[in-house]
Amino acid sequence: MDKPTKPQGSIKPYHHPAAGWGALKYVAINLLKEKVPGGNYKTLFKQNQPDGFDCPGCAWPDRQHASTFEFCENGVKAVAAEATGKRVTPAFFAGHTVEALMKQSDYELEQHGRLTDPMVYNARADKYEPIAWDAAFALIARHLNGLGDPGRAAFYTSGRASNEAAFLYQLFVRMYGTNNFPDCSNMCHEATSRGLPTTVGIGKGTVTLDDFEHADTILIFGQNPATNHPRMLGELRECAKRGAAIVSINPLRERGLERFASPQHPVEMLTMSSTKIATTFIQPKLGGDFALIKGVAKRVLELDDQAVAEGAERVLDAAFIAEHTAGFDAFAADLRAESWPLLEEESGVAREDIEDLARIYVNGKRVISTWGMGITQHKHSVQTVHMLSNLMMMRGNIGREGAGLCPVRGHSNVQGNRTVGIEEKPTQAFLDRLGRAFDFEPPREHGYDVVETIEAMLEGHVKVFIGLGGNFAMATPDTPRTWDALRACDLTVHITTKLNRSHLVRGKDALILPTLGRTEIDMQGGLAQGVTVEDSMSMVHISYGMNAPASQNLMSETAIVAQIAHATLGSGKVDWLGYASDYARVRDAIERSIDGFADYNARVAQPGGFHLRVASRERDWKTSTGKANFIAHRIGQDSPIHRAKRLHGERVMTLMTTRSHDQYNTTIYALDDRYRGVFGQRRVVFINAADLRMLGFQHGDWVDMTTVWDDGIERRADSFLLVEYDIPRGCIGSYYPETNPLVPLASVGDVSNTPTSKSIPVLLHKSARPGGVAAPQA
Ligand SMILES: Nc1nc2c(c(=O)[nH]1)N[C@H]1C(S)=C(S)[C@@H](COP(=O)(O)OP(=O)(O)OC[C@H]3O[C@@H](n4cnc5c(=O)[nH]c(N)nc54)[C@H](O)[C@@H]3O)O[C@H]1N2
Ligand SMILES: Nc1nc2c(c(=O)[nH]1)N[C@H]1C(S)=C(S)[C@@H](COP(=O)(O)OP(=O)(O)OC[C@H]3O[C@@H](n4cnc5c(=O)[nH]c(N)nc54)[C@H](O)[C@@H]3O)O[C@H]1N2
Ligand SMILES: [Mo]
Repeated sequence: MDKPTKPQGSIKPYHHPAAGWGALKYVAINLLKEKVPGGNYKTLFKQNQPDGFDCPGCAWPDRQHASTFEFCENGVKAVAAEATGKRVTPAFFAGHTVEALMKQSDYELEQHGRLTDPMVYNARADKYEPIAWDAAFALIARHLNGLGDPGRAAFYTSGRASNEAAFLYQLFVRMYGTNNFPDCSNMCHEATSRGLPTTVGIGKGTVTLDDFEHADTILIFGQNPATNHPRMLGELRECAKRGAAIVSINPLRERGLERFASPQHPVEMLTMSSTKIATTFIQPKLGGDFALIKGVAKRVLELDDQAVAEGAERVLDAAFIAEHTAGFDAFAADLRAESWPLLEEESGVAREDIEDLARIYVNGKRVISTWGMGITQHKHSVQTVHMLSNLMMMRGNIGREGAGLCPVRGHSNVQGNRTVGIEEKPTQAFLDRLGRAFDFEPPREHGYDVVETIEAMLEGHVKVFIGLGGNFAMATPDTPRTWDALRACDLTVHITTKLNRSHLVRGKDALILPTLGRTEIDMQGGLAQGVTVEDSMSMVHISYGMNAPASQNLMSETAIVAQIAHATLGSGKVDWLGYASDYARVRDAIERSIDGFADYNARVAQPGGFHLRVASRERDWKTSTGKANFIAHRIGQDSPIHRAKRLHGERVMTLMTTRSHDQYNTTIYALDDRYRGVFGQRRVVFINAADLRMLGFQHGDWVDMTTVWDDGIERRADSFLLVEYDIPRGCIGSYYPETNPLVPLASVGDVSNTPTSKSIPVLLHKSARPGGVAAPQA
């Protein structure tokens, strides 16, 4: 794990607008640090351009107006990290045992650069050694074919893989015989993907970028776009300039939502001016959104009752409710029965502020609600997604111009991966069609998600783990147990661009298979291949790499998957290598197997690609009732936080684990979190001043954290610096992945089975291993 932080950091509030000159300065710093070769600079200007590549950063869509210069600091970091001049060669591995590499921090591992050659673990030397590609594929085939039961292998996907690679991967795995598809989505927007189908029929957002041009009100729930989706700020800036109401619902007043200076607008940059983004900040306690949204819905109903009594215009969209929805009466009865004190208590928001938010909501004629991990990583996340749908349906804010649901996804193609079949719980209809298209009988039983995969590895059932990207050892909860699980495997395989801890926490046999990134030219059969991706707003487009590959000995993800399939299953039924030689053929296969892809190759060749139909956007409800469903839920008081407070009282803090400005998930680019004023360190805990006093600590003290859980296992993370912060009482925040040892494997969301990374009950203790610094300057 990471070494304790060296005492070089500082904490100081950030007073500048988000992005602006600060961001450009950091862009330059990153290019220098990564030693990006001169020729590769040009790629930065091709990011998200019609003839360039899709930014591997986030899943926010691109404006396809060729004149816009779409480019953001964190997109540059993602590209620079891939285009780095640094290399991890066989000579590097010859000089380092795995034991020695384990002592390096995640940041150091990342800094070594791009992997150049396939490597296999040699236990005698405790080192990775080069292996020929064919020998690597043969080793995988031998393990997979020796398992007997295909359910004893698990196939992870991180959301960067292209549609082509992901489609072949799921086809191969299903032909092999299992639906064991743990994926990053299980830890991310799963609550969205499971929640929305019940209410509106499909687990995707209903808006496109054009809707932002028409919206007059935008509610942003649990999201930090200045860091994680910086291009979204460009959209919000336009909305703000038009006078739209923008509300951030977040325990933190994220600096990036206060003011923004757009690098795309020279006047704003040169005059050092900026645009105010959010007009209102509501700060619920962690996990309080369910009660907050329910409170807003209750108030909307009260306002409608008043309007009816006064003979004024209705507040509810009664026509929409009558024509398009089911379940309204039961939902309304439940709202009327709900108690205000309980709503206030559970949301952490005063009744006046809930009423204020309701007023903003009903004043809006065209409302978009966006959300991120602040909504999806809790015990009651699926219920919260339902409640948000309910609220939007009350005023017909779904399926019309300028209004709708907008979950903002993480990885750049995580939504596309699901669309093309990375799904451990596939529908029977999907399997029927895939089976018909490829003349085989797919496995019908649901497979393992992330948490179930770890449990099955711990039980000794799953013995082979293959990862198409990602960093499973660090992204998952309960780190020591996850590591035991991976180490109990007979084989671990990682298809990957850069060294990370998952390569070191290995099975008995272990392979590292280095792959091309999206920014690199992918030549197959003498032709440069494009790959396709789907963004958060269901736009599918093609992406062409521009840079020379980081090494001559890399293979594309699509080719690696095809080769594994060929070695394991043979090519009697499917011409795997033929697919890998021409990705247009994979797209034809997708067209045959999945709805919405008619004319795939032709449509994706158009500038900007095409929009994949989302039925709910057209008010076509693919639900069991054929209508959009209102779902009533009581306020759950059964969460681990409630239980822990009953045991230990108010000393229990609810911990959220979140991203700093200088990381991409488990990849740590640098040690600053500029907008939150943290510099040179990551082991910090944000805490309210009153809680500091209540617990007898001071700003600058070092603490260790332990989880309150009931299975007798001690879960701890040591040596964190307390930082006084504007955060609600009882709530604290720290960074992921350092805090994953605190998340119990069994602490998951209802239905979603997502680790509750934003609500972990913890106790703070004076640190036995302080970082050794005097309190940093405030
Ligand atoms: N640069 C960069 N870009 C990224 C990523 C990255 O790591 N770095 N990661 C990508 C991925 S995979 C994803 S999923 C997205 C993640 O993007 P976000 O969804 O923004 O994820 P987090 O950084 O975890 O931040 C969650 C936000 O929710 C707030 N929050 C926490 N708990 C609650 C709560 O209970 N209620 C409310 N209302 N708010 C809460 C936090 O204060 C924080 O502002 O970004 C993607 N883009
Ligand atoms: N406590 C806590 N845990 C969390 C979260 C949290 O907020 N709190 N967030 C969760 C979320 S939202 C997510 S999405 C997951 C992320 O989980 P993952 O997707 O597993 O993790 P990443 O850190 O995004 O993976 C980074 C690695 O992917 C590899 N990589 C990068 N680019 C490519 C590529 O183009 N191809 C291939 N094959 N490999 C590539 C590199 O080796 C890099 O080290 O973590 C989850 N875990
Ligand atoms: Mo994510």
